[in-house]
Amino acid sequence: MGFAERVVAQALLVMMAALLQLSHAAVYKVGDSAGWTTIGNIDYKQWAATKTFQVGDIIHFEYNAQFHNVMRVTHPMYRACNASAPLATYNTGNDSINITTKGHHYFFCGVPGHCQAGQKVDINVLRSSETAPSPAPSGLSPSSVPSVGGPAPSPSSAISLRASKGSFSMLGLAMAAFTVFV
Ligand SMILES: *[C@@H]1O[C@H](CO)[C@@H](O)[C@H](O)[C@H]1NC(C)=O
Ligand SMILES: *[C@@H]1O[C@H](CO)[C@@H](O)[C@H](O)[C@H]1NC(C)=O
Ligand SMILES: *[C@@H]1O[C@H](CO)[C@@H](O)[C@H](O)[C@H]1NC(C)=O
Ligand SMILES: [Cu+2]
Repeated sequence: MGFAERVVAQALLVMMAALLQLSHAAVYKVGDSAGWTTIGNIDYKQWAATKTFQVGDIIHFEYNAQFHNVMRVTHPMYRACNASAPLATYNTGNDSINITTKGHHYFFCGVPGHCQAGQKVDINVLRSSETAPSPAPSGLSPSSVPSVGGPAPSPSSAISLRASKGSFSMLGLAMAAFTVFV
C-alpha cells in the first residue's frame, strides 16, 4: 500500500471515529411513557435527575396539543411560572428540541395552572468537567492503521466499538469506502 492510500485510509479511520462520537447523541422523551402531562402528578424533576444530558441530545415532548404546550423560559420565569414572555413556544404535541449548549434549559407548559401543578422541567447539561468522560475509541489508535506491506486489519477490529442508533448505515458507507482504498 502506497503513501497516498495510507493517508486516505487514515483519514477514513478518523472520519469513522467522528461518526461514532456523533452517534452518542440521545433522544429523551420527557416523562417517558407518560409524556408531557398534568395527569398522574409526574415528577419531572425526578425524571430529569436520572438522566445525564449532553450537548447534541434531543429533548422530545409528546402531549395532546389541545391541552398543553411547551415554553422555553428563563430561570426567573421558570421559578415564578411566568408565561408572559417565553423565549420560545412549541405547540405541535410532538416537539423535538435540540440541546446545543451547556447549562440549564428551562421548560414548562404555558397553559394557566399547569406549571404550578408541576408541568415543568429543567434540562441541565453539565459542564464537560462534571460529566463522565466518554470512553476513548480504543480500536482507532494510529497503531491500528496498517503498516506498509503488512496485512490490513480486519474491518471487525475497527467496527467493534460502541455504536448505536442508526450509525451503522453511515459506518457501513465509511467501511465500504475504506475497503476500496486498502
Ligand atoms: C413576568 O415576566 C415579565 C417579563 O419578564 C415581567 O414583566 C412580569 O412582571 C412578570 N410577572 C410576574 C407576575 O412576575
Ligand atoms: C412525532 O414525529 C416523528 C417525526 O418527527 C414521528 O416519527 C412520530 O411518529 C411522531 N409521533 C407522534 C406521536 O405523532
Ligand atoms: C437537530 O439535530 C438533528 C440531528 O441531531 C438534526 O438533523 C436537525 O437538523 C437539528 N435541528 C435543528 C433545528 O437544529
Ligand atoms: Cu399543560
